[in-house]
Amino acid sequence: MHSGFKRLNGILLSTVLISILTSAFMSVPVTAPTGSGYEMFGPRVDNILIRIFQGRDTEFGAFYSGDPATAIDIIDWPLDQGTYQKLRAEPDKFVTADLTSYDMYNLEMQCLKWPTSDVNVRRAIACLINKEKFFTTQLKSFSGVLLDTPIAPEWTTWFNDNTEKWVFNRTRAAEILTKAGYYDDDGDPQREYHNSTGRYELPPLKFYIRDDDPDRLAFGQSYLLPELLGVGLPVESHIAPKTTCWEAVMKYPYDYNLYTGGWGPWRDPDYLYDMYNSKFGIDWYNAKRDWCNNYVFFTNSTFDNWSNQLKFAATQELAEEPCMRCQEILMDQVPMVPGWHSAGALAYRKNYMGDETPYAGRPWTGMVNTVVISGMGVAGLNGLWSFVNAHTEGYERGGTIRYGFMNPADVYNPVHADFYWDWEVLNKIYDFLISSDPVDPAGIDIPWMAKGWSIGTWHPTPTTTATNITLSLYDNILWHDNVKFNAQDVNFTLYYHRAAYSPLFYPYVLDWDHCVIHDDYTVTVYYKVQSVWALHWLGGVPIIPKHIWEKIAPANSRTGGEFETTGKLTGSGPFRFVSKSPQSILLAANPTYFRKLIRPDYYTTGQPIPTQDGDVDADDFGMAVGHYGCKYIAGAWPHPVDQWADVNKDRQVELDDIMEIAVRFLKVKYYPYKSGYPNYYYYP
Ligand SMILES: [Ca+2]
Ligand SMILES: [Ca+2]
Ligand SMILES: [Ca+2]
Repeated sequence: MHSGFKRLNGILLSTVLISILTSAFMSVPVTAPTGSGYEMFGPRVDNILIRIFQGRDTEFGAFYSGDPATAIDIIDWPLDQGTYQKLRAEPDKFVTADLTSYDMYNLEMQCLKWPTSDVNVRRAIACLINKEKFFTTQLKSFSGVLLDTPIAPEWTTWFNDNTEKWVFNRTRAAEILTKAGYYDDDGDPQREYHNSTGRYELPPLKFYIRDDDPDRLAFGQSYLLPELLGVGLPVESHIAPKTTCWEAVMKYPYDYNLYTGGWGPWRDPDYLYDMYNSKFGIDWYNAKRDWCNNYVFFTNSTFDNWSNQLKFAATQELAEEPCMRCQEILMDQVPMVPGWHSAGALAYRKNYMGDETPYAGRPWTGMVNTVVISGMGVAGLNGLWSFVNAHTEGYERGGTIRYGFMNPADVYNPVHADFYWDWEVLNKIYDFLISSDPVDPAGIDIPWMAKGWSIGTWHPTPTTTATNITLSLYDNILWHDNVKFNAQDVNFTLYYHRAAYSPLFYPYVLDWDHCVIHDDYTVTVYYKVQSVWALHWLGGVPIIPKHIWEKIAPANSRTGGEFETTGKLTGSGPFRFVSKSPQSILLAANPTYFRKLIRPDYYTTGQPIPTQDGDVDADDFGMAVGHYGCKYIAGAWPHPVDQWADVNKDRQVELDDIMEIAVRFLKVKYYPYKSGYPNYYYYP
């Protein structure tokens, strides 16, 4: 029953009865709503303090030592085998969990710049990587799985096991080079090139090797570089930090030959199109545009055709053969040599590492080992769900989680950020329409900013069929500046990422056609093409606020974005940007997050506490009013009901609790509450 007047009259009554009734009630534990071991609401911590270290080993050293000056609770990077063994030996201090991430570390070869423009040179180099030795010696058969193609071998639906494997073979490398005209004719150890027009000295291969990750450093410096020199290829090596490498490798004129790349993680195999279709390479080069995905400039019309069929497949079944063909062509033409994907384990500190009372030393709970990613998420313990769910045992909310980064974030811009650490900041500030159950191996899509969707088709022309997706959006989402999110922001986001040539999201929005906005919270998104992947394109784009970005010309959006001009980042996500320095980045829980922790249905007159009757009503309201001002002090509440009347779990019964009840009071759209929580904290 939801009879307003009757319940309103009840408020006065219940406030009088409170002090009499509460002392008789015992607290009954309530199970938090979960998907499969995670909650769809939060955040529970007050802050994320990101600590930036110089490289992986420095970070892991700080994580292991626990020095208060550099203490971190959770790390950003898969463990090396040595650290893993040390952590496993101290189970009272560390918690580890297995990781499988469909990402890729590879050797990238620029296909426009001689001599790597010659497929023979690329094939010879592909024979010079001793992957087996790298796997056993560097990865210690633990922290990675070797790749034969860009698709992980465990990803059995999509992996093609019948491509050229490029087994380590110095003799074959030398033969390929000699046969193609690259041989030494003057007795110095280096090869010269010969063809019908003459004899040419080889320019040194410009080889950029990332020094921040010991595995990538070893891959380039210890395993490949000596082999290149040994086979008689001149090399100009640049062992350098990521920003130096990016300047050379990912910006026009893309003046490099070789680079130790890293990509992913991915959820769907259509990234083969996003990365190697010529649309994202040579077209960008000709336009002198920086930051293209296909910066190896693989340009192959047969590949383009198969990757189109992969990207624009109406069903997963129809995508399978194209995916196999794409891998076959890539491994024949070798614009890059796949190395390994992340595996092994990640870890967090068992107990809270900060010195803040009352959290210091208490065990962390709520960490989620993400298996299925969505949006700009990552797999493993440091997936977004951990930061939203984590809290210390005995305290539903509060505290600061300290997150170690082995590199700084560089680009504070949701349109142009392209890299791991950038998104490990931004994915907590900006939010996504659709998420996925992080632990269900079936990879179930779940509601996030969109509470529901339906996928259909339409006819852009009389002879073509394309995908459309109708979304119904939550109407209780605020941007961080308190402006209400609505369907216009969805339409604007799709337009803007395309107009601004967002390096990361351009492939997701390139084939967007238009939106029809039915009302503030219902929108149909029309694509030019039909694709089984379209829902994840839409769900994977970070939604940006129209009222901020419409003032910024898309062409200026990299250097003149919101942060670059104002120092702010207005998202709608679970955390707000506070500040950054060279050593740290501070994010704070978003107090108006639409999925923040509240449990407003907790009391029914005459029943034990808590009693969730599925409704936020006068009983709940009256009890919060009646206990206004009660606080949790020295480990205790004045009355047993106080912990429930504290709806937002900040350990005091105050105006915010009253307001959380008031805005939901008898609102039919939130019925039924489940275990006291709003129904949108669940999915069916
Ligand atoms: Ca020579
Ligand atoms: Ca109730
Ligand atoms: Ca409260």
